Amino acid sequence: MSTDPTTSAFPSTVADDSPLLIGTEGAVRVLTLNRPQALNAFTTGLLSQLRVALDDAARDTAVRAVLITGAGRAFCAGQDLSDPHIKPEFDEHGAVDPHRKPKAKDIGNLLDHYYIPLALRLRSMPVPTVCAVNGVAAGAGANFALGCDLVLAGQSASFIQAFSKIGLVPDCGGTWLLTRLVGRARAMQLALLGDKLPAADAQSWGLIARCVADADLASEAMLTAQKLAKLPTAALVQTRQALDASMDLEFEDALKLEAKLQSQLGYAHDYLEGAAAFLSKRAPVFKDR
Ligand code: LHQ
Repeated sequence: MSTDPTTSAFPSTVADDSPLLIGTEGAVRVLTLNRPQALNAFTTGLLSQLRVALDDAARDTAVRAVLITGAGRAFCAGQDLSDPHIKPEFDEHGAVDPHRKPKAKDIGNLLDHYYIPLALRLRSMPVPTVCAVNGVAAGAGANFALGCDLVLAGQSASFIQAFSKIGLVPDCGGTWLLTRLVGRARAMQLALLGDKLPAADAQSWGLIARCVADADLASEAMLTAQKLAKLPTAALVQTRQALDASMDLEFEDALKLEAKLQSQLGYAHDYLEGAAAFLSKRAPVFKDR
């Protein structure tokens, strides 16, 4: 992955100074967070562009996988804390005056209007999503990454649940994702202490799929996305939904959900193509989305 803060490892069709770079390689749509001077921290502008770009990828039937990464040395430092929507008032020494009535800044509004729609959009994408975590992923940046289907990270990357350090709770799906990915004990450790978890530990904890050498991250992530793009998209997306749903289901209900999905997929082109290709010893060509 590029270490030059002004460039991305992937091509883009939008201006280099846009906070979100958008490119396409074959059937893979590549989105690169591009505010490297602020470690790609989320502003409302970037959050909006990201959501629109995911909507576009979801609508474009030529897109069969989405790859998300960051430009420069970080993946994303979470919410930009200098954003006027949430920036607290403080004096020239950085001190907050406890006697001064603070202007009402309901940061929950930011979640309602930007983060919740974004997290839902990501988790309901009609194509698989891959995140290439190229450096530190903190706060909502970490949880946005963890919301992707497959998360690869470079060995120098790390994950920080930075929320407790500024008096907040994990958001952007963090409470839901962390407990499911690593269990309550480790979720509590990450969320309460807010310590940096190196990518190699994130892999051994089961927080992410793979930790790879920094120099291999871009190519490995692209290979993974291209591989997913050739697989039966509809079945992959139903698999995501079934795995997510299973956490809240009794065993018998999970079996029934599997049967319902299998029943639907069994009539679809991709199953017929996959089975026919296997039996006639040829490569399948999947097309359902
Ligand atoms: C930043 C940021 C940043 C602005 C680095 N903002 N500038 C949702 C809704 C509503 C409200 C609040 O929150 C949320 C969700 C959240 O995401 S809350 C969590 C917000 N994120 C954080 O608290 C992380 C803050 N950043 C850090 O702790 C460090 O920057 C990390 C550990 C990520 C990286 O440390 P370093 O590698 O030492 O880099 P640095 O701290 O020197 O940062 C480099 C520059 O990036 C620096 O600017 P400067 O002009 O001094 O070079 C930072 O101010 C800027 N930056 N994070 N979140």
